[in-house]
Amino acid sequence: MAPRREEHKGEDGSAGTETITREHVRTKLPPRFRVILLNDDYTTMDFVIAVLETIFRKSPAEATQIMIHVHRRGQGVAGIYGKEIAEAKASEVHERAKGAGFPLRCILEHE
Ligand code: TYC
Repeated sequence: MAPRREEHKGEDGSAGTETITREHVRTKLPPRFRVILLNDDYTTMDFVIAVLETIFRKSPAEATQIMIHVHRRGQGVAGIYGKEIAEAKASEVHERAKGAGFPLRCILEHE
């Protein structure tokens, strides 16, 4: 909607300030990021399922479906979060994979 303009003169009639009021304030939501799990030939299926259950809080059935999707198609969405949480989840995946000796990787995609 069209901005409204109000002029506030200074007490002595000088220029003073101007207030611009917007009818439609803001509808922008904070940016969201997809955490995309990538396939590889070495990480075990059980490890990927465990990652999806524990880090991404998926049910055993959902975790299995996502893992199979990534295994067949090359990549898949593990979850969608705000920037900081998405980055923390990706770091957790990489730390946990490194600790277990697997090359499992994930990337973030801006929605
Ligand atoms: N391709 C792996 C295997 O055959 C399984 C796997 C699935 C690895 C998903 C990574 O993100 C992944 N053991």
